[in-house]
Amino acid sequence: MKKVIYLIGLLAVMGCKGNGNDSQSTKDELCEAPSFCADSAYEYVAKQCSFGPRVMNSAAHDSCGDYIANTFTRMGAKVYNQYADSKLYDGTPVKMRNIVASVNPDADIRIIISGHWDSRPWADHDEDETKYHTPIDGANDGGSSIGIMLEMARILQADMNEKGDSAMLRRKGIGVDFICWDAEDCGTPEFDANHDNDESNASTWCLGSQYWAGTRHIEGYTARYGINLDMVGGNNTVFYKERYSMQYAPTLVDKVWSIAHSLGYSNYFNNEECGYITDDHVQVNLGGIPCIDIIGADNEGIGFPETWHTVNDNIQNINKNTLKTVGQTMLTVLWNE
Ligand code: AHN
Ligand code: ZN
Repeated sequence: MKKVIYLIGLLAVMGCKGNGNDSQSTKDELCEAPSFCADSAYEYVAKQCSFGPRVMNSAAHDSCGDYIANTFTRMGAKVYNQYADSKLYDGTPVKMRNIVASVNPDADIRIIISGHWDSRPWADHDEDETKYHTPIDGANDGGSSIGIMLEMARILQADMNEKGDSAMLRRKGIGVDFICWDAEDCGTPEFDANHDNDESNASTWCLGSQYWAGTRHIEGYTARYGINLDMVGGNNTVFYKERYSMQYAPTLVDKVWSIAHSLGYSNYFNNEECGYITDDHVQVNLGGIPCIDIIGADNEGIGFPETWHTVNDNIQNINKNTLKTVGQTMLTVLWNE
């Protein structure tokens, strides 16, 4: 008898609460996540930009790193800092800081949501040659990912504080690790002779995640899977199924895309595949954790967003609808884990 009651109790607890709209059959199978606030995420992006370009070895970089770490801490996350030394493509020594913010740190099941927080030291893709050596704000390229992650952490804090069934993370025994990579965007600039040498070029990107793949923030750390976000706040954005993600974690790609489609975001999440993109998710995969990349492409041009590696990658070109699309999709993925 006790066993029966226990089973019924378990079913009730495992059930999906707050799945409001019975009439929409596509949504019926999904647990409804809390609403992601794009205004709030936008403010986090603007705040990062207000420090100036987040280029390694600069005061703006260091202050913004503190801001990111402190904001996650204020939201109740446990923050780990990984400081390391590395070298740019030309041998320049740089100080890096990966920031890992753990929500529900004691839970056994870990999910990584990541993105880079540094910004590119050069606008080497700008149409104006005289801007090639100007560091960029990286509102979209870097800032948007962290903006979404901070807003997710704000929502998860409320979830952790709620009692009983509504506390999704606690109820399911899931912990989320928001990993903010440093030194992603310092790959060989286009004005350098080595840029077209694919092999030597590839290793100059993603220095923070390269370091983490070898040395975790906690010894022996692993996760169920990871989702890396990159350029997730621009105009005219579309997300193609990236080739490394399809190679390492195809079921996760399909799951995320199908959730996005159920939420009505099929204009953003395109089922076609794009090419192989060197990004931080590759390092997570090489470290043995399946990880996909949600990386913005330009809906109107071909390839990366129009503002990519130009001085126009600033707060004026951040689109709240794109932030909402990705943020809401990420929350819904977690709520349906
Ligand atoms: C390369 O261009 C090799 N990778 C793109 C990764 C990236 C740069 N994401 C944002 N900025
Ligand atoms: Zn970039």
